[in-house]
Amino acid sequence: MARKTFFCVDAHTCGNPVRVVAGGGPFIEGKTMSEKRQNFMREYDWIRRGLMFEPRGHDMMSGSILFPPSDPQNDCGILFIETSGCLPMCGHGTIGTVTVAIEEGLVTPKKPGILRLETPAGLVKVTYKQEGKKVKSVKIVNIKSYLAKENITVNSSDLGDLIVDVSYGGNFYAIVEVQDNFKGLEHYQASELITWSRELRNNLNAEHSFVHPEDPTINGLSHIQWTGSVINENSTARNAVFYGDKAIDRSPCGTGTSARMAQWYAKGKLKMGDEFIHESIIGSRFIGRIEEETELAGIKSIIPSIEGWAMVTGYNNIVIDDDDPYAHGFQV
Ligand code: PYC
Repeated sequence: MARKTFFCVDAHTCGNPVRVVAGGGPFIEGKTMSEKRQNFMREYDWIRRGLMFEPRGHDMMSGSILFPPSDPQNDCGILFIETSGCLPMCGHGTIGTVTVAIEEGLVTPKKPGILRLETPAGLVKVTYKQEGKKVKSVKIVNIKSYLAKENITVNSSDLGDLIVDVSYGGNFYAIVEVQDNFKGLEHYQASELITWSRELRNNLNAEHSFVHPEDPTINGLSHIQWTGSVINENSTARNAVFYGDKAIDRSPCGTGTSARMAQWYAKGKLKMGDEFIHESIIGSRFIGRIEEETELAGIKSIIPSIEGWAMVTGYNNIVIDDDDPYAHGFQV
């Protein structure tokens, strides 16, 4: 019998779960986090499945595993694990992981209040504010983000034809704005958004190709971002981001917010210095900003930042036992 135990610190970022594997994670070959991600997906995906899916996790479960940095001037490497797979970058995951890592002493920052994190999508610089032992807020300066495709028509069997933009903020997002065939996320049930998202994602991936211009291991459209009216009048925008097979992000989604800011920037609706307050399906908020105007392989891009908060919810020694028929999780 083989029994493996993982010590996890559970948290949530603005409502969305983050399970940080603090002990029991594997040693993975690879010079960069991108190489480690490929290796993990080939050799250790059972760990992700076991920790994310039922009966140990649930449809929205998301988390991370920490690694020593490959460049000694950085503080650590992060691998994102989720029901959807291993994302190149995850914003709510980074905010939660930083909160856990600092509050629980898993990482000793080289400079107080600052962390340099190696993610599969690239280097992410983080600043955080602490009061006593508690981390009160985390600001991520994300990777280069850009509008990838504009005005694509995609068919939904329930809604009809929809016009969407696809934007990259660490993952590729199809952004569905309010239009004739879509009244805004507040007019529908979450279960309807989930059903429609699966079909849209399949159709978009079947008809188009989405590949990062500098890293072909980042490819495929993984998320659908539904938009709608804000709840708080001082918010800029609201979203409901679909991921995995059944999940709607409870946070405003860090990479989704980055993608939306890149889309607005490309369309002249957001400029350097503007604050972009993004609301989630439950009304929790991230503050976004454009930190830098730049280019990525000749494409006009931005470096966005996202600021949010997270709370630790528990300590969890999770066992994956080979004798368990559901050792590697299931989905219904
Ligand atoms: O915050 O970037 C994010 C994210 C991706 C999927 C769920 N959350």
